[in-house]
Amino acid sequence: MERAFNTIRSEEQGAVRLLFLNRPEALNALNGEVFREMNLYLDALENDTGAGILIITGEGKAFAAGADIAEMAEMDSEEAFLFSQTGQSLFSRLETLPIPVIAAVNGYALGGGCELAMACDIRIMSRKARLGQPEVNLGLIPGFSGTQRMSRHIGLGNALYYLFSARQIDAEEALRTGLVQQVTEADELMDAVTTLAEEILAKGPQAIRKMKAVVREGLETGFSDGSILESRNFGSLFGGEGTEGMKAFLEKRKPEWKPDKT
Ligand code: DAK
Repeated sequence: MERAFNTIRSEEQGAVRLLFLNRPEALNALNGEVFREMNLYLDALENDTGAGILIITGEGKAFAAGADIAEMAEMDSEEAFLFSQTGQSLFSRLETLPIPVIAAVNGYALGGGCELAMACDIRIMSRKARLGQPEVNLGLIPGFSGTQRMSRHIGLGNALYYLFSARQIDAEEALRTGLVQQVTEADELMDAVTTLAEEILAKGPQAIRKMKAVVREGLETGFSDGSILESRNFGSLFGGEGTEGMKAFLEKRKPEWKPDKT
């Protein structure tokens, strides 16, 4: 997995994969090169059988302060449409990645940065960080599916409140509205995220992967189809990982999970 990138960097800790946005001089603003390199990173990650969880965070004082305004200012309508599509498909890849993805929101996550965090499965934020969608300040609307994801995370009224006003969302509001799942002191963020990652990694790996797929696909297909999907995936764990987990409980021992290669 180790390779040289200009705008991102990666680390490995056991089955944990860490992806750092790495343009601190521009507060990790998302440009075409960041998207290209993140896609290359995900190409490799999809073939990385040792990966169990992905953590995304930012170098320096920002998670990502948005799409790169300097780059966008030069775009015409067609180029902006394509940029939007590139960002949307990259962020969707995080949702279809078989392993869980956690955003460790270390600082500003504005505009495209907030959209990236919202595409992750779980968000943990530093008390110092701020989220928000300030696009209307620039006469824009979000372009990486933020208009769609925000209302799914925090409901229509909350989403329109923040999207219309461009107000920044502090840790207390983010937690209250459900935009993030946990808040930590700034210097405790990575420990908290790693602790959660290790907890998840101790569970049945196939159950975790199936859980992500069923929950996410169910949101797209609706309750009935999602419930059928749930039954199929529930059933598929019997005779394998689920049976081992239940036997281990009854035999008062730790389950022996097989490495998941799916
Ligand atoms: N793009 C480019 N550079 C940025 C940037 C950004 N989003 N945010 C910050 N920077 C750069 C600054 O220009 C500055 O560069 P130098 O002047 O040092 O060269 C450096 O990062 C440090 O920033 P500041 O000096 O401003 O730092 P402060 O701590 O004073 O302020 C801040 C931090 C986050 C409050 C401030 O930087 C800020 O307001 N940044 C802009 C935040 C923002 O408006 N974000 C939303 C961007 S718009 C679409 C596709 C996508 C989108 C929309 C449509 N389609 C294709 C349709 C998405 C749009 C966005 O994300």
